[in-house]
Amino acid sequence: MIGCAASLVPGRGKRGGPVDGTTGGRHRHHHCSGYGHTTTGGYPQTENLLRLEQAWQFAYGIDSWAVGRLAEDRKKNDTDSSEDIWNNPIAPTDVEGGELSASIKDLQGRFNLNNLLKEGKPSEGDLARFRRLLKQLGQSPELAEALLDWIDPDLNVRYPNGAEESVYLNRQPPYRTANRPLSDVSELLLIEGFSAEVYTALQPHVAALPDYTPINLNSAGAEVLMSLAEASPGTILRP
Ligand SMILES: [Ca+2]
Ligand SMILES: [Ca+2]
Repeated sequence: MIGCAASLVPGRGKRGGPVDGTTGGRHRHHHCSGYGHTTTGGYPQTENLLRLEQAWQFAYGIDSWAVGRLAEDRKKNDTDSSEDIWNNPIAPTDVEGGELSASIKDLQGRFNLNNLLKEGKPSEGDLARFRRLLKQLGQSPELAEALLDWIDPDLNVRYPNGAEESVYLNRQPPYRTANRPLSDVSELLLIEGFSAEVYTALQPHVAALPDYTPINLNSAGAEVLMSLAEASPGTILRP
């Protein structure tokens, strides 16, 4: 499954706000999001709306670009690797409001956090992989249980390191456990133990895909490859 990330850097002589756009879905899913803001101008609400509209237009444009690249690639082969044409990013380009760049990533080169639950049951193999990935990234492997509790449909706390509603209802403001798969990686920030530091370390290596997905060895990074099985550091080298 493919995802697209884009950024609009404000400035370059024109006013503008940041834009992040993502799109996923070579085979099944298509998702796009964007936002914009400004701190200048006498009519901030109107201007914010204009910026938001502009952000969406950029996001849609990037979406179309990504779909076109993937359609073109599909005519050439049925596999995904860094050699494919979709791996060529949009070089930084001046647009109204700033400078736009975009690239397409194979999200199956990342660990799918929703794999912790397979057909409604904990996937022990994926739990072990996620614990190894956390360890590989210098984080506590125990965080895996809190994530599993967040996405599993029950309210039973996994001991010793799980967390269900008793934890989140005591927060200010209180909120409930999702009890469903993550819809976005940023949802991690709601989960017990997943601090901003943990999130920053994990984010480049994980995805939140709706279906159970295997890792694409052609595009996985060294950290993800090393999490696949118990191995001594250095036994798996980047291509
Ligand atoms: Ca749960
Ligand atoms: Ca649970």
